[in-house]
Amino acid sequence: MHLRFTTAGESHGRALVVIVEGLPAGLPVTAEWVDRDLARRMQGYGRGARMKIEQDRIEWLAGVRAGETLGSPVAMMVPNRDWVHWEDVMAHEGNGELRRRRVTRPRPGHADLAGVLKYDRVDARDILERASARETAMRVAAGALARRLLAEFGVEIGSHLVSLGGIRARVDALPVPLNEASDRSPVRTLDAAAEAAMIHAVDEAKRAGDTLGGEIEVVARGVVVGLGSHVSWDRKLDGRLAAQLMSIPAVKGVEVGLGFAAAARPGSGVHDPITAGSDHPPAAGDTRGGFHRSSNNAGGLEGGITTGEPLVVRVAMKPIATLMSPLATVDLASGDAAQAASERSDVTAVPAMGVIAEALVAIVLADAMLEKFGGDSLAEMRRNYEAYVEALGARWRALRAADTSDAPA
Ligand code: EPS
Repeated sequence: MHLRFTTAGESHGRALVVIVEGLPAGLPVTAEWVDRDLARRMQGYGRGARMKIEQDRIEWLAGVRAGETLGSPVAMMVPNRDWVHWEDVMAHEGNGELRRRRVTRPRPGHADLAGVLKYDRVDARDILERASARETAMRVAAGALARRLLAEFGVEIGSHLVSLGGIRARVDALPVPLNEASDRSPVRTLDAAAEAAMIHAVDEAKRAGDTLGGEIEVVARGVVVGLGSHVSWDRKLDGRLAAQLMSIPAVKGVEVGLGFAAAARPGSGVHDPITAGSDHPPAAGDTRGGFHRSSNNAGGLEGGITTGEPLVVRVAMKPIATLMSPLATVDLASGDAAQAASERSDVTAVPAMGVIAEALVAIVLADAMLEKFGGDSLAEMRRNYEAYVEALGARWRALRAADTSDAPA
């Protein structure tokens, strides 16, 4: 792995932190750039009261000087504004309030029960504080730096919501840039008619004390052909994307391109015919090496390698496990049947999940870019990248020459 990150922080602890390792030196970064994505993650119809308390903004801790990365690990922190209400319960030392707010009724669908058993805890709060999706704020912060690196190479990543609570959006063509359109919708969908039905469904679920899941689609444009590799399982880019995306809390499925729908079609209805581009040889800077596709069912990946077509992944999220009309559980303190704990929570966080998924796609793509183009500095990475893209044009000519001179008898 060339771009690594790790987060720390409990949902109601003092702060969240992330350390990002592997960025080249000389990448221009601002807190404003990172905060923009943090703010996008806090949006979305169906979020709970917590999002009104927090104002996620990063503080630089290390790795950045005079607005540029140094090549050293970058550390960022987001203080939890809600901490002031939890200082006693979440105190690092002493146990004054600890037992008073003990959580003993594990929520079905949450990490509560398995976590308490595995980690030898008596209070499910010891589990739920870290299992909370609050932690994803720092993945988005890390992703914003990855996205900043990718922007230097013309990669643009956006997302939109494709279903919520079983209501599907109908979208013919995706606008570019995608987020300018999707961020205007309170549920981040491009289908205005579906949007109204989705908002209604969220209101109904809230009234019923229930929660809703859904799906989002992430699209990355401008990705150069040749990231990832077919040669070994752990270098295949689709596997690397799926691993990251499946690690988002409550995510239960990931599709690339046509995804599951491809399984029901014949090959002729799935694979994307190859055409030569209109420029012979390809124009300077053509990141697809002069070859085009008349469709993109593969979602920009073949054999675990990017094709140069837009990268398209869809991510499915189950409904949030905290129900205001709770399900049956067992009270850990008494062993008796009980109703699951119901803390303040969201009705749905699918729109926010799209922003998190964008961040993780950015991290995987930036990692693959660093793997292929290396470089201790941004300037070195750019030289390597430009040499590769230039060589793609030369390959186009060389392949054609080989075709006429070396054909077997
Ligand atoms: C969450 C419960 C809610 C969400 C939270 C995830 O928080 P609280 O328990 O403080 O009401 O708002 O999401 C975030 C705080 C966030 O930043 O996304 C949970 O239980 O997972």
